[in-house]
Amino acid sequence: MTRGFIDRVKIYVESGNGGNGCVSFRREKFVPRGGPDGGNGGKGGDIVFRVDLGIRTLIDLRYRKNYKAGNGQAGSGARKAGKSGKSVVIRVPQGTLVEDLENGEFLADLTDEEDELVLLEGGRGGRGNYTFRTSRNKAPLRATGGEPGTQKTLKLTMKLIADVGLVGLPNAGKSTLLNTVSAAHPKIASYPFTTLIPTLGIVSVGELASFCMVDIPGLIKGAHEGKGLGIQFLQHIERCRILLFVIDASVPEIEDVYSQLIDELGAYNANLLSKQRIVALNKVDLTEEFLQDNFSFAKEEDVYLISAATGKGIPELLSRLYKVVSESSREEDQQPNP
Ligand SMILES: Nc1nc2c(ncn2[C@@H]2O[C@H](COP(=O)(O)OP(=O)(O)OP(=O)(O)O)[C@@H](O)[C@H]2O)c(=O)[nH]1
Ligand SMILES: [Mg+2]
Repeated sequence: MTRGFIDRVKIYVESGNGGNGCVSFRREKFVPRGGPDGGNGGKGGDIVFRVDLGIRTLIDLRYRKNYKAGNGQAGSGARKAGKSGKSVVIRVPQGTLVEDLENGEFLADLTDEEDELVLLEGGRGGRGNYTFRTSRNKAPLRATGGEPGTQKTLKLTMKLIADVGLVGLPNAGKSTLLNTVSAAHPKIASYPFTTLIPTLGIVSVGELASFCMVDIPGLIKGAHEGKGLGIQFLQHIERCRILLFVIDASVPEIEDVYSQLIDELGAYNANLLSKQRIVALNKVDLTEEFLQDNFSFAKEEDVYLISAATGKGIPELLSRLYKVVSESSREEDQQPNP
């Protein structure tokens, strides 16, 4: 992948071992046999994940793949507990999923701005002999060892969080649209695969309202078999509420394009097809007369005629997008918490 945008990595993490408990007896002047005073071992350090809004990709984790938290120190005399091991905090972008690479177990989805999770606890410290004293055994020689830490190899996947995801063939005008409607400036050019990495933009609607739109590289027929840039970026539209299909209306095969896009999405993940779709037929400035009813899909979909270049039709499209986004977030808010 290019330009520092990394959305998948594997890392190895290990929490710290607990320190051993200590066997020790008090030594004081004039007290020949002091009581037990061996302290507990310290706890091993944890492996913690924390969302950091200043981080956009998983690239830092590509350069550092092994994380080991500190071990707890052993206890010592005078009932002194060992120091806890230092925890390791791994900072990740919002939208990071954590899985156990070995068994595929899902461990976490860090989507909230302030998400923090102790993924692996450090081992507990052992008990010093002081804790084993009883009325019958005043001089226990017993202490326990610290618990070992745990290890895991993890797969991290970052999926961007956006309301609207742009889907279309290369050159359809997706990036031009994002440029027109937001402050984001993805590269635009007349050759295919200009966009190589996803770009997020905030679209303002009126003074107070806004939603988030993500531009991803163009899809081509056979993308699910690895053609073009393949489907490696489709994970970034999995969380979107709406998919906005951007189709170049100046080419004759609009319906074929539409069904190719549907096929590629479905081959990647059928759930994408259950998302609400809106179709933007772009570049209408290049076509003289345009009859949207000519398309069979126009009856079942929301279709908008736009020109990302001149701005024609954009306000109508944006207010429709905003309406759907706000309706679906209201529905979500009304769902009872599990
Ligand atoms: N005439 C006209 N040209 C447009 C319009 N929208 C985009 N273009 C042109 O179409 C070409 C491709 O635009 P991009 O926005 O880079 O297309 P894209 O869909 O992001 O392409 P990829 O990043 O390759 O997937 C550029 O030359 C744009 O200037 C439009 O509404 N009218
Ligand atoms: Mg583009």
